[in-house]
Amino acid sequence: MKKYIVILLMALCFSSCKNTNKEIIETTPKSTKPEKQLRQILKAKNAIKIDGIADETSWKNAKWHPMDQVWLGDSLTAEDFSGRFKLTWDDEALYVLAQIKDDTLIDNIKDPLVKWWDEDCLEIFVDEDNSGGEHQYNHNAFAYHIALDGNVVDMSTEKIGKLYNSHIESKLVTSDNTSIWEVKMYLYNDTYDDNSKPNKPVKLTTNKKVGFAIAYCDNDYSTERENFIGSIPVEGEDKNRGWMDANIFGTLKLKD
Ligand SMILES: [Ca+2]
Ligand SMILES: [Ca+2]
Ligand SMILES: [Ca+2]
Ligand SMILES: [Ca+2]
Repeated sequence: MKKYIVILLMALCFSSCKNTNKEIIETTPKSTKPEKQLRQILKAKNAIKIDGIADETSWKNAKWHPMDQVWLGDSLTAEDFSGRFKLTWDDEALYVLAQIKDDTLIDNIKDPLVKWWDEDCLEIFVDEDNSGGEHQYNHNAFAYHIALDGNVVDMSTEKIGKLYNSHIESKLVTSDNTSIWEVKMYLYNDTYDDNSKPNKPVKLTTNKKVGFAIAYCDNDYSTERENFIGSIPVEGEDKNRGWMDANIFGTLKLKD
């Protein structure tokens, strides 16, 4: 009798352990990213013309979001830097309108692949499937640096800087100390291959979630950027993590 009870207990345990494992597998989400700064982004009703002029109705209807988190450098004055941005999307692309007030614009290094982060540039972080995770030398996510001359640079899988000008169309219009950056950005998923052509951008759909952050590298007078100002708080001592860690990004939800 005792023997049968032991066998019965073992059978019960085996079945319940199996179920527990199954549950764990089924409920483990693909994303390891902590959900934060979830923003609903409205779809553009008309075409966005990339001309640095925000006269489209979609821009008028979109909300401003602040770029006010100092990731690198000392605290800022309003004259030195202030920034804000709007977002919209359509089937083809994500659109960013950034308004940056910067007292001095610096573009001294002529080669776009040399120290591209140390001159004034707009940096847009995007994780097409909102997976989060490491992306330093892979395309799980991108960190596009848009230079004042429009060149777009990110780290490639070869561990060197590479131009990704076909991913982003942008126009910069500056008047006094205020620059308007109008940006059209195609989204590529993590199968993007630096050595194969062509890679196809992803078609965007309602309710899709996209990992996103934006920042500005501000240099006014030195050989290195003096400040790096982002759109999202980053915990811990080292706040300059967006270029390799997609877990710090916020989340956009695409809405009609
Ligand atoms: Ca426009
Ligand atoms: Ca400045
Ligand atoms: Ca990803
Ligand atoms: Ca500057």
